[in-house]
Amino acid sequence: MNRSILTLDEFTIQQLKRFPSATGELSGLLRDIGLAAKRVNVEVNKAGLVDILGDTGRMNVQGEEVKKLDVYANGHFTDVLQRGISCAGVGSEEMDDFIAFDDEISRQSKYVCLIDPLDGSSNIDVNISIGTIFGVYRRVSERGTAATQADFLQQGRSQIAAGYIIYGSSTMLVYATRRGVNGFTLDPSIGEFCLSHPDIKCPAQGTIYSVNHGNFFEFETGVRKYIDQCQQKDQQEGGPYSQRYSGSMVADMHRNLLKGGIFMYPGTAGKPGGKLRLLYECNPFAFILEIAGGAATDGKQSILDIQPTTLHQRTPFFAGSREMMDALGDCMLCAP
Ligand code: AHM
Ligand code: MG
Repeated sequence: MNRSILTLDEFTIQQLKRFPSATGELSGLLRDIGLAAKRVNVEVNKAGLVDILGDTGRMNVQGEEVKKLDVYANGHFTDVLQRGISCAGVGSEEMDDFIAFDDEISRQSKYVCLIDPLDGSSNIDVNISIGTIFGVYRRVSERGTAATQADFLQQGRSQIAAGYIIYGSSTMLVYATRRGVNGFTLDPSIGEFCLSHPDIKCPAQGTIYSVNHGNFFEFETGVRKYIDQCQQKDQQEGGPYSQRYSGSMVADMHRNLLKGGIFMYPGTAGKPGGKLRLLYECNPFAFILEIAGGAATDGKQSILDIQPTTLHQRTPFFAGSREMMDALGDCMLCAP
């Protein structure tokens, strides 16, 4: 191994050393997430081989109950966070309600975590990249007590860290704190996430737009106007822009973060709130994008300024390169 490459653990410890007042709890939590991700990665890689895609409750050939991969991932991330010393509770896209861990160490913990354990899981059986998305908040309830709903219903701007894992052609963990966004690629030969993409910045302008075009005629006028603009850009402006949409948010956001681009999941006439969940999907990506120099809105305000009222609320979501987001904003302002 090239010893100049930092592992995730080494990187978080190095960050910690720069801030002597830091307790190391966030570093511990990120290491826990990295550990869970490695185990989930093993199962994701085996998905085509083993009978893990069946419905929950089915028996496999060993007579064991088969768990869907998203149920497995949910259980796994939750267990690892509970066993750690940094997390007082978890809210998950897979669970109706949040869990407040009730052991003494967890009650003393500083943070809570909101997680989408396996986003885009409908893509597993066709071998398209999928991902885990997470956001970390400092709890507002008193340490020593159980975490409460108020800990989980904080504005995205209060996130202390947010990140995602992409199970793709290689597996990567990308996370942001207020100090920056860094990406780590899993080196399978040593089983460690290694710093491969330090200090990620989202290019101010890109040439990719990602949206489910099938819903075009259900989008509001401003969004349709912007999509028309993307298609009508001339060559000098880098146009026409390329449409890239995999139906797996982590894959689409990851590409656009690195290359520049815009991702849109607008509301439709039938579903004005769109599809994506504010707490588990939109807030973490909005935080990452803003720290990387991009932007994320619901079409009217920054995603990070929305005060959540329920755990599973949905929101229209637009995120990407700063100049593309400005152009979208102009279209939405001018449209009737
Ligand atoms: P999920 O949380 O049920 O996996 O759904 C979220 C996924 C996103 O990854 C993706 O961007 C979106 O759903 C795609 O939805 P659609 O098929 O409506 O375009
Ligand atoms: Mg999801």
